[in-house]
Amino acid sequence: MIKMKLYITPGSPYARMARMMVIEKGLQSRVSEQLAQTRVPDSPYYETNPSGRVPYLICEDGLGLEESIAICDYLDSLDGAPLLARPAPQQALAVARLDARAGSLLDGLAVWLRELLRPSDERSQTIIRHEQARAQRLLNAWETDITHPWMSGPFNHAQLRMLCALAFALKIRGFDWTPDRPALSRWFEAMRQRPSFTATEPPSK
Ligand SMILES: N[C@@H](CCC(=O)N[C@@H](CS)C(=O)NCC(=O)O)C(=O)O
Repeated sequence: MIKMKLYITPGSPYARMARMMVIEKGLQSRVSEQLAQTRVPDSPYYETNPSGRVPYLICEDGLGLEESIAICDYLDSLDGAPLLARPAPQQALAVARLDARAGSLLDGLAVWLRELLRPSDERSQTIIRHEQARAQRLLNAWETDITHPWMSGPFNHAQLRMLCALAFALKIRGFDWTPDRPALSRWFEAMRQRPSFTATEPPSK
């Protein structure tokens, strides 16, 4: 069996999900973190992962796997004792809605921050306004969704993704989602105590 390699960038919320799972599953000795150079022309990383995205895991069979949730599920499966909760059939639709809404929030935030990081002459105010408004709408919806029992039960995909999304949102300069969202704030305060979360805090710029 080969030692697995997890390609990451320190600030990526998607990579953070996978990094948290390595810790949650006690796999630190079986997975080595590798810094990837993303979003530059001709990065040597493209030889490893043609999509150029992180996270990317070289699995124990030597083959690569992308997509944060797929990587988390693979890491979770290795010991035959999965940690991440799965919905019972009668909960599946409600959980699919929560999973999808957490994904929408994170994907929109990622587009927003990417736009802000562009050189100012390439930055689109239209995209920034669009993503800001999307995030506000989704966070308003989450102020109710976060009280769903799935969000406070055993650890699961939606909790993992929301935790990384909310932390990532706080990295957007001038954007504070906490005022007027007491339920979401309380949930975040409780969840951010998870050791795998504190251990994967990105460096402050
Ligand atoms: N759906 C993917 C999204 C991954 C993603 O977009 N990662 C960003 C970092 S936050 C990336 O690698 N961007 C580099 C690029 O777009 O070239 C997942 O869940 O893993």
